[in-house]
Amino acid sequence: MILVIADLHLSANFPSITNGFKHFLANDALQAESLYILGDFFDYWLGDDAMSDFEREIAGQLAKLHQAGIKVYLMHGNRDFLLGDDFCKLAGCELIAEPYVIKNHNILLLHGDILCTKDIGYLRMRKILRSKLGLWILRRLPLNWRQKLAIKLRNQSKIHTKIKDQQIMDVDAEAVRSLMQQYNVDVLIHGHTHRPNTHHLADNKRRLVVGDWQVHKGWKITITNWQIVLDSFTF
Ligand SMILES: [Mn+2]
Repeated sequence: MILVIADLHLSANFPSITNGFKHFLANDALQAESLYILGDFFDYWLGDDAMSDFEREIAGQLAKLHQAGIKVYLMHGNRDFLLGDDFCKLAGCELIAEPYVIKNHNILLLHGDILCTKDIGYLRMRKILRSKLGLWILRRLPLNWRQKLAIKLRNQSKIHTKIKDQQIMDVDAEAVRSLMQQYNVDVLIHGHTHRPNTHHLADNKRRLVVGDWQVHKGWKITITNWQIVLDSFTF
Protein backbone atom coordinates (compact mmCIF):
# COMPACT_ATOMS: atom_id res chain seq x y z
CA MET A 1 0.00 0.00 0.00
CA ILE A 2 1.21 3.47 -0.94
CA LEU A 3 -0.04 6.58 0.90
CA VAL A 4 -0.18 10.11 -0.50
CA ILE A 5 -0.69 13.27 1.56
CA ALA A 6 -0.20 16.99 0.89
CA ASP A 7 -0.77 20.48 2.26
CA LEU A 8 -0.42 19.78 5.97
CA HIS A 9 1.01 23.30 6.36
CA LEU A 10 2.77 22.14 9.53
CA SER A 11 3.73 24.96 11.84
CA ALA A 12 4.42 25.35 15.55
CA ASN A 13 1.29 27.56 15.58
CA PHE A 14 -1.06 24.64 14.83
CA PRO A 15 -0.29 21.91 17.38
CA SER A 16 -3.52 20.06 16.64
CA ILE A 17 -2.45 19.33 13.02
CA THR A 18 0.98 18.28 14.27
CA ASN A 19 -0.68 15.87 16.70
CA GLY A 20 -2.90 14.58 13.90
CA PHE A 21 0.18 13.98 11.80
CA LYS A 22 1.91 12.10 14.63
CA HIS A 23 -1.18 9.94 14.97
CA PHE A 24 -1.20 9.32 11.21
CA LEU A 25 2.48 8.32 11.33
CA ALA A 26 1.98 5.93 14.22
CA ASN A 27 -1.02 4.26 12.62
CA ASP A 28 -1.71 4.46 8.85
CA ALA A 29 1.82 5.29 7.73
CA LEU A 30 3.39 2.36 9.56
CA GLN A 31 1.21 0.01 7.51
CA ALA A 32 2.41 1.48 4.21
CA GLU A 33 5.34 0.47 2.02
CA SER A 34 5.89 4.09 1.04
CA LEU A 35 4.59 7.57 1.78
CA TYR A 36 4.52 10.44 -0.70
CA ILE A 37 4.20 14.01 0.61
CA LEU A 38 3.18 16.30 -2.25
CA GLY A 39 4.34 19.67 -1.00
CA ASP A 40 3.34 22.38 1.43
CA PHE A 41 4.22 19.90 4.15
CA PHE A 42 5.38 22.94 6.13
CA ASP A 43 3.52 26.25 6.20
CA TYR A 44 6.77 27.95 5.19
CA TRP A 45 10.44 27.03 5.03
CA LEU A 46 13.17 29.63 5.48
CA GLY A 47 16.05 27.29 4.71
CA ASP A 48 17.75 24.20 6.12
CA ASP A 49 20.27 26.49 7.81
CA ALA A 50 17.44 28.02 9.88
CA MET A 51 15.70 24.88 11.13
CA SER A 52 13.70 25.41 14.31
CA ASP A 53 13.29 22.87 17.12
CA PHE A 54 9.79 22.24 15.80
CA GLU A 55 11.08 21.43 12.31
CA ARG A 56 13.78 19.15 13.72
CA GLU A 57 11.16 17.34 15.75
CA ILE A 58 9.09 16.71 12.61
CA ALA A 59 12.23 15.41 10.87
CA GLY A 60 12.68 13.04 13.80
CA GLN A 61 9.09 11.84 13.46
CA LEU A 62 9.59 11.08 9.75
CA ALA A 63 12.88 9.35 10.51
CA LYS A 64 10.93 6.79 12.56
CA LEU A 65 9.20 5.67 9.36
CA HIS A 66 12.54 5.37 7.62
CA GLN A 67 13.82 3.28 10.53
CA ALA A 68 10.76 1.04 10.20
CA GLY A 69 11.67 0.41 6.54
CA ILE A 70 9.07 2.70 4.97
CA LYS A 71 10.24 4.83 2.04
CA VAL A 72 9.30 8.50 2.41
CA TYR A 73 9.29 10.80 -0.62
CA LEU A 74 8.93 14.54 -0.33
CA MET A 75 8.02 17.02 -3.07
CA HIS A 76 8.25 20.79 -2.81
CA GLY A 77 5.13 22.94 -2.60
CA ASN A 78 4.88 26.66 -3.25
CA ARG A 79 5.46 27.38 0.47
CA ASP A 80 8.29 25.02 1.34
CA PHE A 81 10.36 24.99 -1.86
CA LEU A 82 13.53 26.00 0.00
CA LEU A 83 13.49 22.72 1.89
CA GLY A 84 16.69 20.86 1.04
CA ASP A 85 19.05 17.95 1.57
CA ASP A 86 19.90 18.70 5.21
CA PHE A 87 16.28 18.30 6.29
CA CYS A 88 15.93 15.18 4.14
CA LYS A 89 19.01 13.62 5.72
CA LEU A 90 17.61 14.23 9.20
CA ALA A 91 14.19 12.93 8.17
CA GLY A 92 15.45 9.93 6.19
CA CYS A 93 13.36 10.96 3.22
CA GLU A 94 14.07 11.46 -0.46
CA LEU A 95 13.38 14.77 -2.17
CA ILE A 96 11.63 14.20 -5.49
CA ALA A 97 11.19 16.69 -8.32
CA GLU A 98 7.81 17.22 -9.93
CA PRO A 99 6.35 15.87 -12.11
CA TYR A 100 7.07 12.44 -10.66
CA VAL A 101 5.77 9.10 -11.91
CA ILE A 102 5.23 6.25 -9.43
CA LYS A 103 6.82 3.30 -11.18
CA ASN A 104 4.67 0.22 -11.83
CA HIS A 105 1.53 2.22 -11.08
CA ASN A 106 1.59 4.72 -13.91
CA ILE A 107 0.50 7.50 -11.59
CA LEU A 108 1.70 11.07 -12.04
CA LEU A 109 2.34 13.18 -8.93
CA LEU A 110 2.49 16.98 -8.70
CA HIS A 111 2.10 19.64 -6.06
CA GLY A 112 -0.46 21.21 -8.39
CA ASP A 113 0.40 24.89 -8.68
CA ILE A 114 1.82 24.49 -12.20
CA LEU A 115 -1.61 23.33 -13.35
CA CYS A 116 -3.15 26.70 -12.46
CA THR A 117 -2.03 28.11 -15.80
CA LYS A 118 -4.59 30.93 -15.82
CA ASP A 119 -2.81 32.54 -12.89
CA ILE A 120 -0.17 34.19 -15.05
CA GLY A 121 1.12 36.60 -12.38
CA TYR A 122 1.78 33.78 -9.94
CA LEU A 123 3.49 31.56 -12.51
CA ARG A 124 5.72 34.43 -13.57
CA MET A 125 6.83 34.97 -9.96
CA ARG A 126 7.28 31.21 -9.49
CA LYS A 127 9.55 31.01 -12.50
CA ILE A 128 11.83 33.70 -11.08
CA LEU A 129 11.91 32.47 -7.46
CA ARG A 130 12.44 28.83 -8.41
CA SER A 131 15.01 29.34 -11.13
CA LYS A 132 18.56 28.23 -10.31
CA LEU A 133 19.61 31.85 -9.85
CA GLY A 134 16.51 32.71 -7.82
CA LEU A 135 17.10 29.80 -5.43
CA TRP A 136 20.80 30.59 -5.19
CA ILE A 137 20.01 34.15 -4.12
CA LEU A 138 17.17 33.18 -1.75
CA ARG A 139 19.37 30.64 0.07
CA ARG A 140 22.02 33.30 0.66
CA LEU A 141 19.76 36.11 1.89
CA PRO A 142 20.14 37.05 5.56
CA LEU A 143 17.62 35.19 7.70
CA ASN A 144 15.62 38.31 8.65
CA TRP A 145 15.16 39.12 4.92
CA ARG A 146 13.96 35.58 4.26
CA GLN A 147 11.53 35.90 7.18
CA LYS A 148 10.09 39.13 5.77
CA LEU A 149 9.83 37.60 2.31
CA ALA A 150 8.08 34.49 3.67
CA ILE A 151 5.49 36.64 5.46
CA LYS A 152 4.98 38.70 2.32
CA LEU A 153 4.51 35.65 0.11
CA ARG A 154 2.10 34.06 2.58
CA ASN A 155 0.00 37.23 2.86
CA GLN A 156 -0.02 37.62 -0.91
CA SER A 157 -1.21 34.06 -1.34
CA LYS A 158 -4.00 34.61 1.22
CA ILE A 159 -5.27 37.85 -0.34
CA HIS A 160 -4.89 36.28 -3.74
CA THR A 161 -7.09 33.27 -2.87
CA LYS A 162 -9.80 35.62 -1.62
CA ILE A 163 -9.81 38.07 -4.51
CA LYS A 164 -9.02 36.00 -7.54
CA ASP A 165 -11.69 34.33 -9.53
CA GLN A 166 -12.24 30.78 -8.28
CA GLN A 167 -11.77 29.51 -11.85
CA ILE A 168 -8.33 31.10 -12.01
CA MET A 169 -7.35 29.50 -8.72
CA ASP A 170 -8.31 26.01 -9.87
CA VAL A 171 -6.41 23.82 -12.28
CA ASP A 172 -6.80 24.30 -16.01
CA ALA A 173 -8.43 21.32 -17.75
CA GLU A 174 -6.23 21.64 -20.81
CA ALA A 175 -3.05 21.77 -18.70
CA VAL A 176 -4.18 18.56 -16.96
CA ARG A 177 -4.99 16.82 -20.25
CA SER A 178 -1.74 17.70 -21.97
CA LEU A 179 0.48 16.82 -19.00
CA MET A 180 -1.23 13.44 -18.56
CA GLN A 181 -0.80 12.79 -22.26
CA GLN A 182 2.86 13.83 -22.16
CA TYR A 183 3.59 11.38 -19.32
CA ASN A 184 1.23 8.76 -20.73
CA VAL A 185 -0.61 8.16 -17.43
CA ASP A 186 -4.21 7.35 -16.56
CA VAL A 187 -4.09 8.84 -13.07
CA LEU A 188 -2.90 12.21 -11.82
CA ILE A 189 -2.67 13.02 -8.11
CA HIS A 190 -1.98 16.49 -6.75
CA GLY A 191 -2.69 18.85 -3.85
CA HIS A 192 -2.39 22.64 -3.64
CA THR A 193 -5.93 23.69 -4.59
CA HIS A 194 -7.45 22.53 -1.28
CA ARG A 195 -10.36 21.03 -3.25
CA PRO A 196 -10.24 17.31 -2.42
CA ASN A 197 -12.08 15.31 -5.05
CA THR A 198 -11.90 12.45 -7.53
CA HIS A 199 -12.50 13.76 -11.04
CA HIS A 200 -13.39 11.27 -13.75
CA LEU A 201 -12.00 12.44 -17.08
CA ALA A 202 -12.33 11.26 -20.67
CA ASP A 203 -10.89 7.84 -21.66
CA ASN A 204 -11.24 6.42 -18.13
CA LYS A 205 -8.59 8.78 -16.81
CA ARG A 206 -8.79 10.22 -13.30
CA ARG A 207 -7.50 13.25 -11.42
CA LEU A 208 -7.47 12.93 -7.64
CA VAL A 209 -6.94 15.98 -5.46
CA VAL A 210 -5.73 15.25 -1.94
CA GLY A 211 -7.08 17.76 0.59
CA ASP A 212 -5.33 20.18 2.93
CA TRP A 213 -5.28 19.24 6.60
CA GLN A 214 -7.53 21.22 8.92
CA VAL A 215 -7.54 21.62 12.71
CA HIS A 216 -9.16 18.22 13.35
CA LYS A 217 -9.21 16.64 9.91
CA GLY A 218 -6.66 15.15 7.54
CA TRP A 219 -6.82 13.72 4.02
CA LYS A 220 -5.00 10.86 2.37
CA ILE A 221 -4.99 8.83 -0.82
CA THR A 222 -4.40 5.10 -0.56
CA ILE A 223 -3.01 3.26 -3.58
CA THR A 224 -3.12 -0.52 -3.84
CA ASN A 225 -2.84 -2.79 -6.88
CA TRP A 226 -6.58 -2.72 -7.37
CA GLN A 227 -7.76 0.70 -6.27
CA ILE A 228 -6.98 4.32 -5.52
CA VAL A 229 -9.08 5.84 -2.77
CA LEU A 230 -9.30 9.39 -1.41
CA ASP A 231 -10.62 9.75 2.12
CA SER A 232 -10.55 12.02 5.14
CA PHE A 233 -10.13 11.18 8.80
CA THR A 234 -10.58 13.09 12.02
CA PHE A 235 -8.18 13.49 14.90
MN1 LIG B 1 0.40 24.90 -2.43
